[in-house]
Order: sequence, then C-alpha cells, then structure tokens
Amino acid sequence: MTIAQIDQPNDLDAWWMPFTANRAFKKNPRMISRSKGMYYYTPEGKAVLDGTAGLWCCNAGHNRETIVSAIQHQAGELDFSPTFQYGHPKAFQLATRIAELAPGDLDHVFFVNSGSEAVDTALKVAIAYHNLNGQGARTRLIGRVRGYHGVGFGGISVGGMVANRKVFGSLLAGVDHLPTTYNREHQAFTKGEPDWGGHLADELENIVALHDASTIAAVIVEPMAGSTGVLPTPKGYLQKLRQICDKYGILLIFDEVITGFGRMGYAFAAERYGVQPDMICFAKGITSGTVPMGGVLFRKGIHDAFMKGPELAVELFHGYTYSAHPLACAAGLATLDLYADENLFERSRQLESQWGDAMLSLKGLPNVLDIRTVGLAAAFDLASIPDAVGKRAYQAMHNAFHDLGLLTRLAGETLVVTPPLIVSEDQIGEIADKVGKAIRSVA
Ligand code: PXG
Repeated sequence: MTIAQIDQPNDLDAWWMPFTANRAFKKNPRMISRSKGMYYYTPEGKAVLDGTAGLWCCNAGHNRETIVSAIQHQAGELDFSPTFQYGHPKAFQLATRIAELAPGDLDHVFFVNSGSEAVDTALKVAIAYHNLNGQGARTRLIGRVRGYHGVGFGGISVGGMVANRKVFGSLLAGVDHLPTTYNREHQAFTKGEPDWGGHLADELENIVALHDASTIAAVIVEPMAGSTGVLPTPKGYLQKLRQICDKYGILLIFDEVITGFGRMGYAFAAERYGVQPDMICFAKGITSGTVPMGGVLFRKGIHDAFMKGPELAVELFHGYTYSAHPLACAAGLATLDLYADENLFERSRQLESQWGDAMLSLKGLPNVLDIRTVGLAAAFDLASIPDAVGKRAYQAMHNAFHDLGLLTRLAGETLVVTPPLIVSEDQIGEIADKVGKAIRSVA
C-alpha cells in the first residue's frame, strides 16, 4: 500500500465540515495530509505553499522540531491534569511568559481553548467586574460592524459579519455596534493603516449618548479586522477609542486572536499602536496552531477586583475542562522559545514593507477592486460575477490550490493571504506571482 493510499479517507460523507461549502468540497476536495516548514502536502505528495499559516495560526511554520518534541515529551510525562483546584507547573510558567510579552500591567492570564472561548471569557469578566464594583447596570457590550469574534453566542452578538448572525436567533440582548472603519472610496489600495477614518472612533460618543455610559460594560474590537478581509484600523482610531473609554469608565478589549504573536510585527498589536487595552484575547499563534489554546490577558486592577471575599471561595465561576491543558502549555512554551530564538516578531516587522509592495503590485489585474495590506497580511477584493456572488473568489482559491500549489483563504469575494512569519523573501515573490495567476485564471 502506498503512502497516498493510507492517507486517503474512505468516505467523505460523515464529517460535517466547519465554515465550508460541504457539497462543493466533497465533489472536488482539496485534501491536505502532511506539513513541513512553509509547505503542506496533498495525499499524492504534491507540495502546496502555505499562504495562510493554516488559519492564521501556524506563525512559526509547520512541524517545527522543538515544538513537536515538546508535545511528544509532555504526552509521556503528564497527559492531563485538572486545573480546577489543582495546578501543573507549565501552566504557571506559560502565564508568566505571556504576561511578560504584554504591554503595561496586563499581567494575569486566564486560559481557554479557542478564540471564541477567549471572547466569551472577556465579555463575561467585563460584566462581572462592573457588578463587583457596584455598577451592575453596566451590562451593554459594544462591537463593530464587520468585526469577527468567533462563534459563541457572545462572539456573534458583538460580531458584525451578517452571515454569522442572521439565522441564529435574537443573540445577546443589549449589544450595539460601532460602524465599520472600511470605506473603499477613501481607502482603496492603501499600504498599512489608512489616513482616512480615525474620526469614526467618535461614533462611540454617539452610542454613549444613546444608552448612557452607566449601562455600558465594554467595547471589543480587533486592532486589524482579519476574518472579514484584512481591514487595518485607520490612523489614530484605536488611540481615540481608548480616550473615550477612559472618559466614561468603559473597558476596552482588544481581540488579538489574529493580530497576536507577530502577525503585526509585535507580540501584540497593542504595542504597535501604543494603546493599552484592559483585556487582550489571544489564541492561534500562542501554540503556532499545534495544540488548541486561547486565553485572555487582564490588567492587574481587573484581576485584583475579584481577589476579595473569603479565601476559600472560588473567585470566578468560569473555566473549561481543558483550560491550560498540559499539551497546550508545553506547545506554548516551546513556541514562545522559537519565536524568541528566531526573532520572528521582528522578522515580520522587517518584511512588512516588502510584503506590502509585492501584494500591491497586483493592482490593475482584472476584477481587482481593492488590495489592503498590513503586517504580514493582505486581502484582494474581487468584483463578483453577476448573479453568482462569491464564485469568482472561490474558483480563484480552488485554482490556486490545485493548479498553482498555493493555499489561500476566502472571505466572501475576497482572497486573503497571511503566511507563516518564516516566509522567505523569495516566497513572498512566489505568493504574489501565484495570487496574480489565480486572479487571472478567473478573469
Ligand atoms: N476572534 C478573532 C479576531 C478571530 O479572528 C476568533 C476570535 C475565534 O477563534 P476560534 O479559535 O474560536 O476559531 C477568531 C478566529 C479566516 C479565519 O480565514 C479566521 C478565524 C478563524 C478561522 C478562519 O479569516 N478567526
């Protein structure tokens, strides 16, 4: 039996795939069975350049030896241990390491298993924090149009991508949204943060005027909206949000599930913008995608507000069976070592300009309505085929995989590329070349 035969699934029917056009996939699959460095391999052994770091998570590239051996070793030493009322050393070590990377007094870490759980954790703690402070009327949560905060009920309530919300009922009550920061007329083909749009943070003043600050718990935003198709925040926007939140005692949450761990050239985008949020949600890059893990960083004052009452009492009635799973902690520690040893956050920062120029060089190709780049991320908005919205980008993604050997991501009619931070300068050129060919293939 050949390796290809061993790797072939025998039936595609039973697995209901997430965020996937299941019927189209099962008619014409894009199958991946191995990975190494910058590459995926199909069951037939064909190499596919990873243009997306998996799903924005494999920032250190694939199957890196130190991470693999840390996970293998951990599985043999301590497979699982409870983290309710018991601890294991690597959870404490990893929390300390993450707190050291975070700006200011964001010095306490709560572990979860995904970005969605990180978001729900942050939103719950925001409401509980105000409650503890005698401000129990502060329950409203403010998100942003085109925001993505995972798929829990909290996350889709503050999220602003209509397809993720519209068929799921009435969602959380008491949620409002800032407007999107994207405006093609003012921002098309911008490299980095657009000059236009900082003033849109002032919309928070209007929301406060409508609901009154005394009812608002928190604002949650992504420093760069990734899932919706790479929308960098305009210059000055996040700073302004911080000022308005401070003015009204509203907590500011940065959802850094995508922007954390090097995508924007820093451990956290908060550092890039010089803005200190009250909480940071993270996931994905913490283990370079190898073992599921997420978490929330809290400022000292928020954590300390809970450390009152009888010492034997549980302070926060929240947590998951797999919070701080030993395999995830081992993977996280090895991943942070690798990021540091290879200066990958700095590398991402140094490559950003070349990356942006390479991607923007595709301006002028047929059907390209806008190209946005920031950090090591880029998005290409394509014009829809009349009466077949989404088909052009889907076909481009499919052709890139099968004909060009490049993994890309789809967001509606937008193609997205976000490579591992180990991408070489030549591979940046290769990604631009192949994205260009994929776009031409659907002209
Ligand atoms: N917050 C943000 C900002 C995210 O981008 C989540 C929360 C949820 O994380 P989990 O681990 O629950 O999936 C995300 C996830 C894409 C893509 O192609 C983006 C995400 C997930 C899958 C695909 O843009 N973001």
